[in-house]
Amino acid sequence: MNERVIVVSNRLPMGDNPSGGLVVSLHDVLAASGGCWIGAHPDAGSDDGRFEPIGETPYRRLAFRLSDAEVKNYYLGFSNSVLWPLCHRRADLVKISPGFTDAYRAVNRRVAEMIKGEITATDLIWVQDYHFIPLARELRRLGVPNRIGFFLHIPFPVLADLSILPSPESFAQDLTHYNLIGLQTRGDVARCLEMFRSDPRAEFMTDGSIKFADHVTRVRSFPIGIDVTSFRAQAAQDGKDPFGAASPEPFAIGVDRLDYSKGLPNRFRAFGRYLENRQDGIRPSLIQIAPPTRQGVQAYDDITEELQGLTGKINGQFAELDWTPIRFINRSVERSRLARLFRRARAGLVTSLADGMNLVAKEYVAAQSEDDPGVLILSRFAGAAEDMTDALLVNPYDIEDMAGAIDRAFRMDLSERRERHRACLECVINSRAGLWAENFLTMLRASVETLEMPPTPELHPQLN
Ligand code: GDG
Repeated sequence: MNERVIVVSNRLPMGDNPSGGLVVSLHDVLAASGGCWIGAHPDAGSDDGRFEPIGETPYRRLAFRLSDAEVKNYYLGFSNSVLWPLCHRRADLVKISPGFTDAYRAVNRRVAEMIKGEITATDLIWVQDYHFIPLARELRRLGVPNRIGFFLHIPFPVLADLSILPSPESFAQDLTHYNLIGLQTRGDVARCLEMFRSDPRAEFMTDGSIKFADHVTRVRSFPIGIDVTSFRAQAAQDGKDPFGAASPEPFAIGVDRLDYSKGLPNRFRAFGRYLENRQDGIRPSLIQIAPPTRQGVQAYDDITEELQGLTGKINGQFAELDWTPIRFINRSVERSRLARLFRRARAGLVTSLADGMNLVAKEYVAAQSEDDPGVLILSRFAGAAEDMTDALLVNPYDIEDMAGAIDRAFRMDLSERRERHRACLECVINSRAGLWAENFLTMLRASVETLEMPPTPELHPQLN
């Protein structure tokens, strides 16, 4: 059987040197299966109903183009002004517009039609993330019988919030057209099952799978991870100081897309409070790297301004002629430099108000030297906190709690730092990138579109 893996995501990854967890995980799978990656790319030609091959890599990349109206209504609109805030428990930021809903459905329908012309009967289709929730339903409508899996990278929404959607009943229905629904954490699985339990159209089978009309679907958690070996190697590159001459010491680091879900304003406030309370006379900095994202969506413009204001206020209060407490870098930094910065930082700050997993938490831990590791301060609302319980877990709504954790991290003795780091690193290794993809695809292969369930496949211990 010539089984290929077809990955579909909103954005087509480019470059031969994959960096993000998702891209790393899928790079090898696609190269080995001779499959392809389908996604939007601005270089794709005009919409003639066919994908355009882009780039030269061990696997094919097939691009479709989004029109300006689709970027506005499907991408910035329904995906990032409805689904993103909804899943991140920011119902107050949801913007409803009929144009958004129509464009979301229309893009999913169009891409489904293009995929139908591309696949063969034995292909496994793996759809990534919230931009494409209705894709399987559209593919089924076109008569595509293949196994189709879905992975949601962001938190599964709470049941009550789903009523905010323009047609809440379609959300569950769309998902049931997938043979397998993959989520980041056990908490996400619990919320997804709660949604199905509350839906009279869903029936739970004895093996835990869900029957919905003619479909059977399964829901499992597959915590995503990073390529630990390569990130550790980048972090430990000798002789390359990420700062050059002016090296601040000691410092804490935060690295996030500039997104309201990452809890940056409270992180800055907590750092200010820590500076206010500190007794020991040290002059630590917070280096915050936050490349802009989704510009043009009001909530993102607002938070950028808020952070600029907080940086000015805190630096104005505490800075000295030769010390800048907060270095707010509102642009991207090259990945290997980031890895070396993580290794030098005494504390890594992840303070998300909601987060599917958070790969930065895993990268920070992977980058540390085992002899003299820094301390991860981790929000209990990040998916990563479900397993990394030896980080300093904090409540990102509680400024005092976070300020206390920063103080504790800077003063923690070596043996405690080592002990915590060893346990966190074990979690990072147990959920490394390759295992995530392998486990998902093993489970997807074993799924069938009938009520006769196959035997449970053997998975890596991570999923026991
Ligand atoms: C979504 C979910 C889930 C950031 N700034 C720079 C840079 N980055 C890299 C980080 C990390 C990645 O971007 C961010 O990943 P996260 O997981 O932290 O967050 P999201 O982008 O929101 O990702 C999340 C993830 O999907 C995977 O499933 O974990 O919960 O929200 O790799 O290092 N990289 C470089 N320069 C930067 O300035 N090179």
